[in-house]
Amino acid sequence: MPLPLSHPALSAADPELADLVGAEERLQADTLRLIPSENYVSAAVLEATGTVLQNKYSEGYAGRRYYEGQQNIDRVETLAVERAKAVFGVEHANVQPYSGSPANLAAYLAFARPGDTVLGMSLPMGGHLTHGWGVSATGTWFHGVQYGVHADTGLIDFDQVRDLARKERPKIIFCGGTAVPRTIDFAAFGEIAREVDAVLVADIAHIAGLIAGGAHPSPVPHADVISTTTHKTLRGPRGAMLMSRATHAKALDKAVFPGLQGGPHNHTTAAIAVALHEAAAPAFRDYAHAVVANAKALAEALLARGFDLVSGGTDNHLVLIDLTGKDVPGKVAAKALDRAGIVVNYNTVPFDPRKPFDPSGIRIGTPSLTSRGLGTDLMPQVAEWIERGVTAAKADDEAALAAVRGEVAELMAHYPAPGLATA
Ligand code: DSN
Repeated sequence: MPLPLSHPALSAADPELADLVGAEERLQADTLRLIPSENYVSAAVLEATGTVLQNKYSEGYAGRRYYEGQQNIDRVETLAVERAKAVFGVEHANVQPYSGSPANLAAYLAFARPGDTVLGMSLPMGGHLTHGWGVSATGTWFHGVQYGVHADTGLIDFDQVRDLARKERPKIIFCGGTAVPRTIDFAAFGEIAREVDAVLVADIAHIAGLIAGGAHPSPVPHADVISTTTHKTLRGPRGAMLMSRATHAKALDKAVFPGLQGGPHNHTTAAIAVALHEAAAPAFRDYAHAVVANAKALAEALLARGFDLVSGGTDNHLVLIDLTGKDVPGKVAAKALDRAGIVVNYNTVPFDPRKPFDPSGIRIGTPSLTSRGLGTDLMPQVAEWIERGVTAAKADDEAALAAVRGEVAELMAHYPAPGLATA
């Protein structure tokens, strides 16, 4: 792939920065990117993020702004909102949250008061910081109560969720997370939330693209609020959305603006609209199902090589590997794999005896490699590279890591990445 891409104005004005962008383009082209929350956006999404829409302030909502000159911006935001409603089958969408954490915080502002109880999945079990975890503002300003998974199956412990909900009577229940390899039973969460009169927020950040493409069940109609980032499996820009029934529209909109944010990032809104347009196309259904097929094939290949997978496999885009049995800490493995051109993140596993900054696992996923067109036939090869990388990490074998890096780059050269393809 002839990289870097041409950025003439940037190169002329700030060559140092342009060089860094070029180096990142090269890195993203040459490596096998397996972080499950990352992806490659299309050239169209990338272009939308770099438009003059970013020059405009637009506090408020379409037709109700505090600044003039919104003739085009209102239409951009309305397009994004209408597309979100159509893709996810919801009555209301707010496309302004800056990212996932502010989106979740808006749900707190809309439906709870400081000190109220919220119930979410604990971070080391696969949840997210903003689901009431202690070090987050959400676990500091609110009373965070946390559920987890069964030790033997790695599946969500719904008896625990129900018991905690009945005992603690949370104002909000969060479902969804960052390291959940299995299908989320939104109906089961909805039933519990209704029983205790809690607002159910489904945080679908990781699986939004799978839901849009019909490869994971939808939280509609079980969740009161749906929160998502737009840059993971949905393959949009870095941003977020909140969706809900019409009854919650006013509370959510008020919480986002003026509750938490000022002007929306209009260039991001435009790119979200583009991504949703792409997600509505038939090809995106194929993409979403291919992501899952690849993850399942990769999980099978890893199991065949003796890797221990949390929950024994995957239903979605994500595989969580417990490296305890391989006698290699997650961080050591992740850093070695990085040197081998395979980009993953180290991650806690449920009931991890190690610390979050030095945990037992690595988290991998297939959204990015599927965007580049790799199919299930190549997943045994990916598993082999991971095994060689982990073995080399243990043996401190830099030559073996360099060999894998060369093989990875050679293969990836045949699979140009969206947004980076220059031909
Ligand atoms: N940082 C995201 C992830 O990697 O899953 C969650 O916020």
